[in-house]
Amino acid sequence: MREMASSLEPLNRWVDEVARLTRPDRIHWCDGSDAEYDSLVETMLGTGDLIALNPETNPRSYLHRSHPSDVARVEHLTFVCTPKEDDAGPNNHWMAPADAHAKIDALFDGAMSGRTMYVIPYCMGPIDSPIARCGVEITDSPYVVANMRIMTRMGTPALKRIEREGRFVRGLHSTGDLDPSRRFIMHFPDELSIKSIGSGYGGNALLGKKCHALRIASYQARQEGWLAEHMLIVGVENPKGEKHYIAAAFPSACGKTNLAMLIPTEGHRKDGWKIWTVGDDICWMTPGEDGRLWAINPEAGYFGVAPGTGPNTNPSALATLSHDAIFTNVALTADNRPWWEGLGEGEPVTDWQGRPYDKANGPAAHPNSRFTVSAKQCPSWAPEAEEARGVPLSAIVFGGRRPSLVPLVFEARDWAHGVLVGAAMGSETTAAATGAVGVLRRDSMAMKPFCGYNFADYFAHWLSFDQPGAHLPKIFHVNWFRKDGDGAFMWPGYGDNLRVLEWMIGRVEGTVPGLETPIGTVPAAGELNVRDLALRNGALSELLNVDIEGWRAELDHIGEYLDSFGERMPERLKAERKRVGDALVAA
Ligand code: GTP
Ligand code: SPV
Ligand code: MN
Repeated sequence: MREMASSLEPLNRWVDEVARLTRPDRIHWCDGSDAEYDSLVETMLGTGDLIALNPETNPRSYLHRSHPSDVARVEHLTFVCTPKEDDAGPNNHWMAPADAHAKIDALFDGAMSGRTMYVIPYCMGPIDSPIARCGVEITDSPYVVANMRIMTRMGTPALKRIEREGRFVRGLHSTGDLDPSRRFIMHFPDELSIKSIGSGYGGNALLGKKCHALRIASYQARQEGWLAEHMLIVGVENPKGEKHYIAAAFPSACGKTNLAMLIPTEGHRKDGWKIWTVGDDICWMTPGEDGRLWAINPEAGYFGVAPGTGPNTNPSALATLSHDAIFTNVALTADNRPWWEGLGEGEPVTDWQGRPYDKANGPAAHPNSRFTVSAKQCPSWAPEAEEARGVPLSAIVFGGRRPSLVPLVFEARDWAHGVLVGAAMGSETTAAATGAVGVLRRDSMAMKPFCGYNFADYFAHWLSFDQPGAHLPKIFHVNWFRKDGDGAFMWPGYGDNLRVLEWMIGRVEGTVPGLETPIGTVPAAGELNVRDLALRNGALSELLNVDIEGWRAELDHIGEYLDSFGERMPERLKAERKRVGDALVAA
């Protein structure tokens, strides 16, 4: 069956081609309407793809249980298929484009027979923003359609923009048979196309998100002079009513959503501090005519980590989730409410796989269980998120899970040093990707799984923003995850992280001198606002201490890491590493 829904011939031809290959029973062009969403939900309630939650406590909210082997991103099955292997770099898995197409097209052959093929036009970013980019995802998963409706500007307005511009990213997705041996996520940045099969999980299947807005977009951004980053964007309003926008890159499941929705401590609240959430996962940044970096959140919703989201950690997220949310792989209470570890109330009776809860089977909710919800439902949602030109950045923050060595906060001395700090980022792995959890690895700019090209070229691209006339944000590094001898977190984190943001803003405004060290500037004694903060004796000085011996070893590791990229690594970055290394030797 064929339905012509577009005035753009290349789009119609592509949809036709895909239909010939995948042989769906029906084709549905998504308009993004409420009626369409409601009817998809109805269908999925019928097939069991969705389970209705308690309508009194969670109106219009649903649970989806994925296949137990399909719960996270699969980095070993994710490929960047540039014509030359070196252009993908050692940070990516690579396959020659022709081989990749042949391999994955064979899996798409007939993959949609018996199914409906959905054509989803979407826009990443405010629909009238010159910075926004469009794509079309074709999928056979109604769950993907429902999630794309929450996560992107999806439907008729996006299709109109695509018809006008004629240019769009092509994303083809099928859940296939969910057999991990027939699962691949392939990117063809030169062709502006993505092919993904065998997984229904967010990062693998909602192609607007990591595949388009990070892997393809980062590749385009390099060619066009902007940056596509794995960053939250938060607006911090001080008691004078001035707003500073901060973008922060932390690896997957390392605190972006939480920092973006931070609830100020009582002291801060009384003083008049406010937090505005612009984005929680992806940031596109472009230099403006004023030399500043302007940022948009290309997404319209949050696909957030459920475990750890509780009334004391992220009440804003809980409020956001009080209606119209989709939960994936969480547990259920006896009265059919969603439940996860850290929620702080209720008891699980059914685990994420639908079995009666038994703690012998592990956590009730999958450690990477997630929620999907519209950004506008967040109590701290920033109306500026709809601004076509974005918001100007005062600071960029890097950070990761570092149980030792790395101080609570330090500031890079300039842009080039900041690029080194981002490139050198390390973090313990989390449940957001399959594989071992808690293993320290380099995750440059939190983009290891998401940069669509060679990291050496990416670092050079970052360095290239340092130009006469540029008013670049200050760059900081934070670590909320230092542990003491008993394995407990030394820093309370969450709302108390505003204490660190306050110090950064003081640095940006030039009102706080700081203390210079070989690795950067840390808060001098008395500079960090610790009013009403109960820390273990000596914890603060330990959190802010720069361990010279430890950092010498760290700089050696960073040097080995940079060298592993060979000739392409920019000399400027190596020189920056040497400068910091020398300062540590002299210290
Ligand atoms: P992705 O969506 O995977 O990119 O992750 P994210 O960076 O948005 O991570 P998120 O904010 O969802 O946090 C992941 C986990 O880290 C949750 O279990 C949080 O409760 C926990 N977490 C977040 N912020 C802090 C913090 O300041 N301190 C501590 N100890 N844990 C935190
Ligand atoms: C991440 O893993 O960084 C996420 C979730 O934000 S996913 O969209 O699945 O990649
Ligand atoms: Mn992410």
